[in-house]
Order: sequence, then structure tokens, then C-alpha cells
Amino acid sequence: MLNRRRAALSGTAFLALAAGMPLAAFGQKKIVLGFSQIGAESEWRTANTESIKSAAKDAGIDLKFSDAQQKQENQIKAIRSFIAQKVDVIGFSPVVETGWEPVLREAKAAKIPVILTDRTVDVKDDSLWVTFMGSDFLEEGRKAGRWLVDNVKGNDVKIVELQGTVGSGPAIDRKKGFEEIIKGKPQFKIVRSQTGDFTRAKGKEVMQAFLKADPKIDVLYAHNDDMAIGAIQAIEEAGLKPGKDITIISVDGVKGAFEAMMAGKLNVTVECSPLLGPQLMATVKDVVAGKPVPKRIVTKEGIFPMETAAKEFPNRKY
Ligand code: GZL
Repeated sequence: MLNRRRAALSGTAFLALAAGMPLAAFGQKKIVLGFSQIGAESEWRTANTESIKSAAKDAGIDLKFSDAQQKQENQIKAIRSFIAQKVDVIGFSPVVETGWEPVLREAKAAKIPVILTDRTVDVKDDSLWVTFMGSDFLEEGRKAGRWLVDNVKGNDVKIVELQGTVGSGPAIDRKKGFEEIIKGKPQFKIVRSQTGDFTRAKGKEVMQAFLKADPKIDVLYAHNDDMAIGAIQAIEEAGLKPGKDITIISVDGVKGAFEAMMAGKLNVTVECSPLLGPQLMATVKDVVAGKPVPKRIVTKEGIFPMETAAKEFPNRKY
């Protein structure tokens, strides 16, 4: 096998191949990236997928893309299929943090490096993945909490919370960061908290239940804009004014959130950028070339209150 290939390769390339580097490492063929995406549950996810697909095209990387419809078993199946296809690199956004060791060990045994994007995994052996690129969800939760403390007055502020997908990194850390800020401030109480699974439909359904159970709700903290937009529909159908009767704090910064803020129905959104495609492709090329990459790449993000929405909206890329 090596002899046959030796004829087609230069000396250094042959030595690198013999050292186990992929042919793609020295431009002998297109890099093949297998990517397992969570699903299409939100505007954020759609923008994330678009960023990955267009960046792969621009980078000349052969992308094998799979949509898991928010099911971990589908992501595991996709990763196994990428291993069988002997892709050069595997990338994925893990729908939840746990349950990944077995399939990541299979990828390591097959000598296929794994890049985590957007969300991370909770595994003991961090040699099972090369790098995690994505937002700091804990800080996003803190930003939401700080905005609340700075902008919502009163000595008995009742908060309801729409959590993201149970067990996912963003849901765990956005909750933790928010609670860290309101801890020791008894005027702020989370009176109800339930998952809306990051979708508009579920966000509306759970908010309807909250409104039935609690006539007095002062604030909604939603872990993403899609759930907040669903909740806005429920609040209006209950005859209340979102953004006025109930202050709404959300995360992502998608176009729908800016439109809601310009309509006066959403008070603030904490930015969480889905535009990870270019950074992912650059990192894939570095990994294939054997260059060192940082274990953690954090995306830089801001916060957009309602009063900034009209000015910022034309600049939005997702
Ligand atoms: C955050 C991402 C979350 C978004 C949701 O990086 O994982 O998943 O906040 C999306 O909109 O569904």
C-alpha cells in the first residue's frame, strides 16, 4: 500500500504519510469534513448551518453534513458513518453534554480528530476532542442577569424562565450565570422554570401554562430568542403587552429578536453568534496540517437592548 502511494508522492509527502498524516495534509486531495448538526430548531441554528455550509464551499473543503433533528442517537449514528467513510476531520455541535465517550473513543481509535462547535461535551478524557469553539454561555447568563439588576426595579420581581434543551451546555450555563447574578438579591425570584427546548412552538406552549398558573409575572428570561418570540404570542393572546406588562430578556440576537425589539415587544437580547463557519474551516485546515490549535476558542459577543435595535438592525448578519 505504502509502495504504491510512494510512486505518486514526493519524498517529504511520503515520509509524512508514513508518519500517519492524511493525504489531504499536503494538498494531495480535498479535505473531507464530516459535520453532525443538531437540527433546525431555531433561527440561530439555521444561520449556524448556513455559515458552516458556505464557509466549507469558500474553503474548498468537501463537507459531509448531517441533520440530527435534535436527537443524540442520530448524531452518534452520523459520527459512526463519518468514521466508516474515513473522513479527515469530524465536527459536531453536541445536542447534550453527556453520553459521547464511546463514539469519541471510536473516532480516536480511527485517528480522526474531532472538533466541537457551539456546544461542548462532558467527558473525563479531553484528548477525545481537539478544540471547542463557541460562546461562553455562563457569561451570556451573567449578562442577562446584570441587565435585569440594572434595569428592573421593585422589591418583589417575579421571574419566569424558559430553559433551553434539557442537558445542553447553553441551557445549563445560561441558567447558572443568570442565577449567579441574582443570588443574594431577594427582590428577584424565579417563580417558574421549564424547558421550551429552544423552539418557538414549545416556548409559546409553556408560557401559556405560566400565564394560567401565575397572574402576576413581571419578567420572562428566555434562553433563546425563538422561545421568547413564541412567548410573546402567548402574552398577547392573554391580553397583555409583551415588553411593557412583562419585561422580556432573551439570548441569541437573531433578526426576529431585533424585529420584536423594534416593535417594543422584547426588551433586550444577549448576542450569541452562530457565524462559526469560517473559524471552523480555518481550524480544520490547521488540524489536518498538524498545526497546534487552542483547546478553547471563545467567540466575542455583545448585548443589544431595545433602544439600540433600530440602529444595529442593518448591521446584523444573522
Ligand atoms: C447556542 C446554541 C443554542 C441557541 C439556540 O450556542 O447552541 O441552540 O441559543 C439554538 O437558539 O437552538
